[in-house]
Amino acid sequence: MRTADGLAEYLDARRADVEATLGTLLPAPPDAPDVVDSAMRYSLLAGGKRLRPILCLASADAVGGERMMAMPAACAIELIHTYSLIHDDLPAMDNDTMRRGRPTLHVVAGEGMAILAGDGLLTEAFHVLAREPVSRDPQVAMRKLRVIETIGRAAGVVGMVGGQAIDLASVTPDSAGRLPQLDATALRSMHARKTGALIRASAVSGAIIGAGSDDQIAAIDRAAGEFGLAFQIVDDILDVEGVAATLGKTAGKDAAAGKPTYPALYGLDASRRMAAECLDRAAATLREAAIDDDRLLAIGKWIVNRSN
Ligand code: GRG
Repeated sequence: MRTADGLAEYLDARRADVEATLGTLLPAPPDAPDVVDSAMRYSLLAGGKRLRPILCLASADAVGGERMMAMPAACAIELIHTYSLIHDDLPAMDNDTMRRGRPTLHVVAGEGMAILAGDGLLTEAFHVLAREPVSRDPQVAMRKLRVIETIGRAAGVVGMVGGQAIDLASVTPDSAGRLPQLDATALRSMHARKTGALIRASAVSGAIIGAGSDDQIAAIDRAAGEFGLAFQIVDDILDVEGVAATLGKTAGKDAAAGKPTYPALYGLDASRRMAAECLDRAAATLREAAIDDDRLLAIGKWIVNRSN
């Protein structure tokens, strides 16, 4: 069994691998115009926690795969995640002025450039996925296609964009000035799409490119679904508790906007209990699939709790 010992060292090492690779995957000037290149890098290289790429690499490790083969997928997901944050922060969406501890991109570069930087990051992510890892092995080509399909589905209307659309609609009054109400089931579905889908795709992509078996991939998918749900519940708790430093964004906004949140629906204590139950289910799922890897579970817990 691989244990969770040395988790902090593992996280630091994987984060350093990701940081060293991220910037190299984007086209550089003069191929990319300076103005959009610097906007993309402002947000991308602003020191996010890199939860999703680390999860992707850890999943490749958990199925005994070659970790560096998963690096392009890990970084492509971070490009997509960064695009989503840039667009989410725009005045037309969440209208936030702080992200990753610094002013949001539209504040420093203007709305138009922020939209284009997001578009650029999303598009370059699929450029990376199609290009790398470079291999003549038809098995690798098949796995790359499966990863493109997985990430495309998670980032698109079935996943993140769809979840964001439901979220936006939930705070947009109809012609009679009424807000659509999300019940607990609808709330869960919105979060499964908006934040859960990309977290799941991160873990699944690592398992696919790491040549995991279908059973291993399915178990990792289910466990990551639990990580994603717990992540969102904790996000809502942090928003209520006003922990802006941990969130890296303005706290208290969701509650102020009247957005449905877990603490609003269930209360803080029950929300904390629900997050813990998600982690218990993830552990059981990995155990049942004989993915005897405490590290993957420890990384799931780290993702949920955002702590080192
Ligand atoms: C604009 C299509 C589109 C989608 C936006 C992800 C998202 C959908 C919106 C972000 C809103 C938000 C703050 C959701 C809560 C969970 C979340 C994604 C937090 C930020 O992720 P972290 O904690 O951030 O991984 P860092 O900066 O560490 O990468």
